[in-house]
Amino acid sequence: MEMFCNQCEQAANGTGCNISGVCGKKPEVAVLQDHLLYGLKSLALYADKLGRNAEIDRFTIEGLFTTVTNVDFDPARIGGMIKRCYELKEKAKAAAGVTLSGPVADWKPADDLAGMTAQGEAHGINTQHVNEDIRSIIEILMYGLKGMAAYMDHAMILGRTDDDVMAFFQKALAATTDANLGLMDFVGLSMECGKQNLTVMGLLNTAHTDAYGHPVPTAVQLGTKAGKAILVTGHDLKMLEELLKQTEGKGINIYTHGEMLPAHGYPGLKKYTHLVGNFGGAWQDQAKEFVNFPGAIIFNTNCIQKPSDSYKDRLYTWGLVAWPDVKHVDGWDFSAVINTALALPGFPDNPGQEILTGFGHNAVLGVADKVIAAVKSGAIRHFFLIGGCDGAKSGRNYYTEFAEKLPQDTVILTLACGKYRFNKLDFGDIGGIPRLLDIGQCNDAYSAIQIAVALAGAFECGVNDLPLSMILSWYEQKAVVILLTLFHLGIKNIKLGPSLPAFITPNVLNFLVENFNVGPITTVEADMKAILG
Ligand code: FSO
Ligand code: SF4
Repeated sequence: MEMFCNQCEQAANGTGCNISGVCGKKPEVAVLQDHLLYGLKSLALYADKLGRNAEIDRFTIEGLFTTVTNVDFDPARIGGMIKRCYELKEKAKAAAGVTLSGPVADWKPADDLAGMTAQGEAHGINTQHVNEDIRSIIEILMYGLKGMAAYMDHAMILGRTDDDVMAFFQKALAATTDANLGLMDFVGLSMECGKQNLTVMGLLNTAHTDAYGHPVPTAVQLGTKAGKAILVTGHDLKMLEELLKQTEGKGINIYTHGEMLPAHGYPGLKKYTHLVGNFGGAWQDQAKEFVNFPGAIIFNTNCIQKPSDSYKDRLYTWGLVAWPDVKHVDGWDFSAVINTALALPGFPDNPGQEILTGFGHNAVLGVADKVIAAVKSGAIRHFFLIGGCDGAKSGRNYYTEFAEKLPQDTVILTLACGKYRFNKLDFGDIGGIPRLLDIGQCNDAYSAIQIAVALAGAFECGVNDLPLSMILSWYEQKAVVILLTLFHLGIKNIKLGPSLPAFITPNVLNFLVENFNVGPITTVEADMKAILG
């Protein structure tokens, strides 16, 4: 079976995965995901005409997030979503009272998985447009929509939505099927996607802080505490909260993993005394680390990898994450996970290092006077936002080395899982301001933007004129939409690595360089010298 996927930084040979995904995605899953995306476009043609419908909008978000890298590897679940997509399309068609014509509008999936898979082979990304530059921009837009859907999903779980954003999702999905649109139309839609994502990330930020308070600087234990144990990995705070409630008083300690680390900074979560620490590093180390976790493990979002037999029986997925043969928790009852943890040995007491998190915009701007004075006195020469995703490539050592080699009069702001490249190092402080400030998850990019905008206001300049450089690492489609948001805000001179996306053609890259001066990382020495002189 033919597959082609180039949506993430791991794309095989820097061009795309065509035999099997480097992420573990099998051809069957890849073509079913292509099929689901085609169905979502068909649904969008009618949803765009219908206007807001909560059920359809919710499904669109879940469908898009399902196709993000390292989320859903289960053919049966994706097949179920394709069927549901068709039912909703028929419902939207009837409710909108219009009948559109053409292959996308007429889409009807086969009844069985084998048929749906065969149909999916005709809907690969290379069929999106004959012109490779337009195809490249359509891919940017599609990955932007997928990334934005991930953030919207978290916001929706906390009861938030936005009509204008949802109208944009449907409009943009429908637009990708319109043969009359040209390159600049899709450039415009991609920039609009960046703008809409700023709204979504603001929505999510408010949802988090309304539910759990503003993060406060918090020391997180990397050692272990005696007792039964559950490890929570992914990004979803509401799922963690529910698990904390259901495990209270049961002798089970909860540990965060990967992107869940910043959860420790929220007053509404840190109040649970059995949220005891963080275990392990970034997502790509899960296989070797989970083997050593003597409790239950649960994923609430990406990035899941093929589980080894040594921990598969104590592994659970929740929400949109799925792996064939791994137990899935539907809804909010975590008793199966709890019972698994109770039957396992758990940890002895073994205190370890502590690291800091919880420097969201509220905490950083709370000491803005001190920060501004330190910049004015020359005690702080430059800020570096070293953030984004981690991954398996050896070239990612660049980020560790970059952080290590920075002069003592610089401050590092960080977010997302790329921080694990350096967050256990001791960077010291500048007049009481820690040199490493962990803003949070990739989901908290909004907070980083708020900090930059506030600093620009204080210094009466634009964000591009601040002594601030962005050294970003990308992996999957959430990083794509954050980049689109930064472009929408007019932020220039971003350094991006470890490699540029395979879906960007030379012409599209030229466009991005000319307009935003975005460039690939080179060597630590050269990049640092170019910034600091
Ligand atoms: Fe990382 Fe994975 Fe958070 Fe991504 S855990 S790579 S961009 O899902 O979302 O930073
Ligand atoms: Fe390859 Fe990434 Fe696509 Fe997986 S998501 S198949 S690793 S390009």
